[in-house]
Amino acid sequence: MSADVVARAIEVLEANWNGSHTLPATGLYPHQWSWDSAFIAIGLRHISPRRAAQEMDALLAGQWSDGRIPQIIFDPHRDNDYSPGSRFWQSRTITGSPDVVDTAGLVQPPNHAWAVWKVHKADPDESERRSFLRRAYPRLVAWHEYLRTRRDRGGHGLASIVHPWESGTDNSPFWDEALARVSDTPKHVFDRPDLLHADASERPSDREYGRYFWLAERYRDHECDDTDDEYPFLFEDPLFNTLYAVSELALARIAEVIGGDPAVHERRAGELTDALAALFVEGDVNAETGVTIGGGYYAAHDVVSGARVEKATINGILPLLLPGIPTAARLIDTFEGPRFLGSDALLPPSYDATAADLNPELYWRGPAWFNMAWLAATALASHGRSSVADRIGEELVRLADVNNFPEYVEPWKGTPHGTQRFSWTASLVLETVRHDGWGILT
Ligand code: 2M8
Repeated sequence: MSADVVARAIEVLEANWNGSHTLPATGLYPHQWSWDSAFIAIGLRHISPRRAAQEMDALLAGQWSDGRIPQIIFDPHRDNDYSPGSRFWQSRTITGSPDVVDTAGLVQPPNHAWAVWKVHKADPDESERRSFLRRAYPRLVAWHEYLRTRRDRGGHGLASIVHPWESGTDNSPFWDEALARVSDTPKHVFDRPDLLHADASERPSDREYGRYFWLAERYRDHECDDTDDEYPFLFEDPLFNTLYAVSELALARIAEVIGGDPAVHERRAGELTDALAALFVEGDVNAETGVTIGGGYYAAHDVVSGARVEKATINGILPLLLPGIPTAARLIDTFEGPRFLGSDALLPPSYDATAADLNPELYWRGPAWFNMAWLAATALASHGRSSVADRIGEELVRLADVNNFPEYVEPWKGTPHGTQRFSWTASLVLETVRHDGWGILT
């Protein structure tokens, strides 16, 4: 690790800071993204707890009256630079949206309470002076209530996503079969400003974009109200629900500090952990020898077709973040085996290294992402695999440093892809270098 990697990571975050929040990347992603801001705040807390709190405050200011925290809060000055933008969503015409900012109607994975707790821990006195937890807590509770009530579309006690963009892992192989049922011809004539900043071979195709827009249009035209009975894309994703449960554990800690009831949140985390059991896929059995290979992983559940999508993705390993997960040993087995780290990857691939359709350079269909590497290291350390976690941490910092903080890398060669000077890569470098052990709620 070169000595001034910390200085360079700070410089990326300074350059991407726009006065109230941090852009994921100034060219490709010119607005405020929901789960990015949480990952960014987690690293930013080491250089400025106050700015990290501001990052979360800015995001929470975009909350809808039904509790949802939107996927994107748009910067009106950059409206032509990203698609779909505020002119597509027209959020202020939809009941319950905030009237001070334009937002998307979709959401992203709920890592926010977790980030708020970590920001508080960086400087509890400063947090207390600004009533940071007291202000954030009711909003975070409303967000989780939205997920519990409006998004349990399958009735299994898990939150459903309604669009691949809500997973954060947009073109993961998880969604392929369900997306094939969706029209690729939206009414909206869309452009692709993203292709000015990243190679087309590293971004979703136009056909995939057609389907993304068609789904977003359908959701928007139904007032984003989650009551469309014929809506064609609903998924229970293991990572989304894992982050939801970790955030419930964080809410329990927050409740303790502000004099609330931690038990209600601990119970909820337990319920989510229990409900995830329905997604677990036992290790594959070799047909000839009858021997189990790999310890198992979590699938995604296609709520519309009723099918479990049994593909080993990094999303399906990360329930390992949950302290009470009963499958920990088997997840570690899979993760350290040939599908992920045991493939001699420098950082864990986002998709099964043994899969025929793995693409190590294409967005979420194989490349290694820095947020996933950080989540995996945190999860492994919490289950006693600290030396593996430390190895991942060292590679995370090294590959970010030599590649100018890329969005993602080819897992075996370590070559950069997507955009560079990417904020969550920089912030998670800071977190990895500065943290005091890999503790989940520290
Ligand atoms: C990517 O997603 C956006 C849509 O939200 C896109 O491809 O245009 C994903 O990697 C997502 O996880 C991330 O939050 C976003 C901004 O960094 O970019």
